[in-house]
Amino acid sequence: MQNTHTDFETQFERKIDAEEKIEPKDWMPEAYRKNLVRQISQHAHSEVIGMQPEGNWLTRAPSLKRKCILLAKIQDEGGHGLYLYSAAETLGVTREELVEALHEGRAKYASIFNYPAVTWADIGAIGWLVDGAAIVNQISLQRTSYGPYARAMVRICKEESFHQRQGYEIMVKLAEGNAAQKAMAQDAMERWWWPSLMMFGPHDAESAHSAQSMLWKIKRQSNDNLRQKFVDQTVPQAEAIGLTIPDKDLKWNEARGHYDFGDIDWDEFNRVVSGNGPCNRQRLQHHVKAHEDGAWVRDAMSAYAARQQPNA
Ligand code: BYC
Repeated sequence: MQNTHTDFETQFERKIDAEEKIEPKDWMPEAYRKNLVRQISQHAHSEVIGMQPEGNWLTRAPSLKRKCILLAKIQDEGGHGLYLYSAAETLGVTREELVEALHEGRAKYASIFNYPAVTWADIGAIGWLVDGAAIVNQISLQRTSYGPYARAMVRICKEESFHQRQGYEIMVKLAEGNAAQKAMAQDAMERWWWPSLMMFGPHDAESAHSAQSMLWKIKRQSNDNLRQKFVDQTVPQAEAIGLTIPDKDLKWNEARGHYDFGDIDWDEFNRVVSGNGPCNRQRLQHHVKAHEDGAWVRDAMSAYAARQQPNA
């Protein structure tokens, strides 16, 4: 007897309820597949576009050791992009289609990477705050319902926690340094704090995809819960190195057992997400150029693969 559509749907729901992973060959609702392609590909684009602000400091890292560490970190980000593109490809899309959507502005990437890295302290702030925010989100995504995405997250989280520590260590050293170094660290903290909070996306009530993504267990925690977690873990880290978080409303709330914090500038968030942040055009143009410059490598690989086919 053949399975009906309803049987497939029941099996899918049973797996989701039982915390079993959905795998590429399993039946899944078309909207689940599309939502995953959207989120995973945007996650991949973020990893790859995120290489640019840090890449800007490779030739100016203050020592050979710092340069080696930064180079390794940026290569890790490229690797994260590749695991994630591969996870998206298991859902029946091609890498070409995904990159085209990015270039045509149909796919987003994290707003944070549209801000410039103007001093060395920004490299510390990116590792500490941006990777720190990314891990809080990605730890919860290790339990996402789609198997290939969940498994990619496990490895990415291990690498990301090293990234966060290297960023914090840069900030520790600057904060212990002379007055100019400490001021540089404070300035970076002031510029990266609010954009880092924006990484978690709109408030839950404004989040277009959250309700459905939580039901399907693609997302395991809400945007606001994750943002609160990040604030709660980061405030003591800033205090420990004598940096001030630029938020006059930031205050421990004994009753809630969490920090209260000020309002996010959602106009700025919307501006950056819709393509009008400080570096949006530059980031995309750079990606398009790198992609065009790499066309000969892809052509050579395709020609080689074609020659390996029997009867070619
Ligand atoms: N920036 O309904 P919502 C890294 C969009 S990189 C831009 O809440 P969702 C690193 C959202 O896409 C790691 N767009 O969406 C690399 C949606 O638009 P569409 C980055 C944003 O998906 C190098 C609309 O707003 N991490 O660690 O349920 C160096 C409505 O939002 C943003 C990830 O990518 C934003 N901040 O939840 C250093 C995590 N926020 O698609 C470090 C994976 C929202 O309808 N992604 N939008 O056009 C996620 O966890 C979720 O997609 C989000 C948003 C929590 C970001």
